[in-house]
Amino acid sequence: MTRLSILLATAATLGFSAPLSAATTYLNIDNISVAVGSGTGTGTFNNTFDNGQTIDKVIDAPTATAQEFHDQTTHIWFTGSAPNQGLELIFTFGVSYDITTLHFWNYTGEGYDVDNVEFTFFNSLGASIGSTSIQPALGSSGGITAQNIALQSPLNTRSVRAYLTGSNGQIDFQNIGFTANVSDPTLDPAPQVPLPAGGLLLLSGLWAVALRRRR
Ligand SMILES: [Ca+2]
Ligand SMILES: [Ca+2]
Repeated sequence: MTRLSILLATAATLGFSAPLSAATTYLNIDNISVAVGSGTGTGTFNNTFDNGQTIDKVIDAPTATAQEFHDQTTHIWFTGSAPNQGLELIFTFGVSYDITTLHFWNYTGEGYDVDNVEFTFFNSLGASIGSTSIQPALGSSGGITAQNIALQSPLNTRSVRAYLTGSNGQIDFQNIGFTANVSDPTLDPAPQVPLPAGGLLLLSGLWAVALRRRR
């Protein structure tokens, strides 16, 4: 084994290597963030944020197959002042992904459910790289499980804008998640993969050791 291969093997063992092949990942609160966008229409969030609840309720389902129940700890309810006044959500990823599937936990009745979602995809430079719209089905009654919808994003998607509307202005849903593959970093316009600070220190330390041994 060369010193370089030992270094790379060590880094890989410790989990700091860049992805060499696509890994399928469920994106939720554990690995992405979500915020209410400034493009949100005029309206009211009703009791969505009562008792210190945050917009993280959008991405708190632990798995793509998890059930959610219609309660204040995990659902979102926005009422637009008109049918075209929607809720804008910005999903930010730490690395780039190629999305394959949208998981959408909708409300169970037409009077409040989400009727349309416009998605816009952005790359690591913040440039728009594509868009599409979906019309989610009503949520399942009782425990709400996700509808799985094919949603193929452009390669190297770093953030996603979702604009949710209801035909009567009501926008109530439980959760949004994505299944995605880690993008090929060689195709990324800004391919830096952020390492945790400890990982950077460790890697620089390993290089220093290697260089010292070479002298
Ligand atoms: Ca939720
Ligand atoms: Ca509706």
